[in-house]
Amino acid sequence: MKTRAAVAFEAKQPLEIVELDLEGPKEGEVLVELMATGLCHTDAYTLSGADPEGLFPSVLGHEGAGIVREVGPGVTSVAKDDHVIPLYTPECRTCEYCLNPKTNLCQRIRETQGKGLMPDGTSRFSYKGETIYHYMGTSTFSNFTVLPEIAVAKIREDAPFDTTCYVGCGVTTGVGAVVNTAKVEPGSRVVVFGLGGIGLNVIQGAKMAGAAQIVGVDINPDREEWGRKFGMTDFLNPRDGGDIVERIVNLTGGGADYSFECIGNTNVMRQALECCHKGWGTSVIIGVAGAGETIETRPFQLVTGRNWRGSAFGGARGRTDVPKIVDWYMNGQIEIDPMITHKFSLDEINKGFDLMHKGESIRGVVIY
Ligand code: NAD
Ligand code: DAO
Ligand code: ZN
Repeated sequence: MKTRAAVAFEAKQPLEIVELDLEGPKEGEVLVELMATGLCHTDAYTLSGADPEGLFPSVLGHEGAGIVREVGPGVTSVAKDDHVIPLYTPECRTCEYCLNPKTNLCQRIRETQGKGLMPDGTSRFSYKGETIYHYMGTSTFSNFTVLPEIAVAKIREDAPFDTTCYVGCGVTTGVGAVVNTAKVEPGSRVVVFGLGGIGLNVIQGAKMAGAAQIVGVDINPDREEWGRKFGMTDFLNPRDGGDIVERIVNLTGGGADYSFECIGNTNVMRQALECCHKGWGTSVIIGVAGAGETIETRPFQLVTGRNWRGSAFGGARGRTDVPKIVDWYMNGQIEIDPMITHKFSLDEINKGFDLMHKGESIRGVVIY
């Protein structure tokens, strides 16, 4: 079949909207018609050429929502007409990783996914006879995409696509880091570095978890108003002067019980660790740093009881947890609508990336 898609033919070049050939689903795969997709910084990072694993030409996009239109042989967990969210972190429920409650990093299709291919080692997308690679196993910048059934989460049918697509990455990453990775307890003092599409979701996750204090830290003063909308109690701008770690320790009465780095800046990662409370504070790295960068601290920070952790996709097991997060949204326990600041057609997708780079959008969404 044919599908319209925004293709990344080369790094650093705008996406091109073209009609691709798409092969139907093979064994264990499903064909999904995307209804909406969010634009995330990770797509921009890969398009910039800075991602060492970035492959071109490819169909980017990993934050979608849509409807199953066809299922391949052997598919049992979803059916035609099911509403689904594609998962860049799949959940096979049988691999060594899925069977270990300490991780959400299913490895069932990791190798081929990292090579931009489906589990059988081939791509379903092509253009004028040439292979176009998949991206993060999802490729949601295409009206239709093919996914392994272990990489789709079935969601309730009354959830709107244009907001629920955000659960495919940003919402789950932020809220999940609080509830699954850190397991923030009621009464905790929480510090969030970077109040973008991820950090704001950490804030609302911390509020939902019953945190007593939620301190937001950002160099953009406009983000104070955004943070307060979702439950932030205090705001600090590092550019206002003084040592930011000392300011946080004073403001929290001894340090954070939990801190979250939602930027991808290795200097800030150190601040996030060192602002944690002696004896028990835990810092969670969510931000993705540049290729080859490393983090530093004095080991004594860890000897004296601070903990350093990381979180991918909010520690969520997609097929199990994503439908629950959609329920939290539909029940009003978390918000999504105010964070979707811009909506575009597929033809306007490059405009969406321009707004992201200017820091003018929290989340831009393409509606198919
Ligand atoms: P964003 O650009 O929307 O937000 C970043 C925020 O950080 C902005 O508000 C910016 O003003 C602020 N900031 C920048 N430098 C700062 C500094 N030195 N001190 C304080 N604030 C600063 O980005 P986002 O979409 O929220 O993504 C954040 C990070 O999370 C990115 O690195 C992204 O790749 C990563 N990410 C990780 C996962 C995961 O599973 N771990 C998933 C999705 C995204
Ligand atoms: O299992 O090695 C692996 C792959 C894990 C991928 C985790 C991705 C999380 C960070 C990337 C940002 C996603 C938008
Ligand atoms: Zn698995």
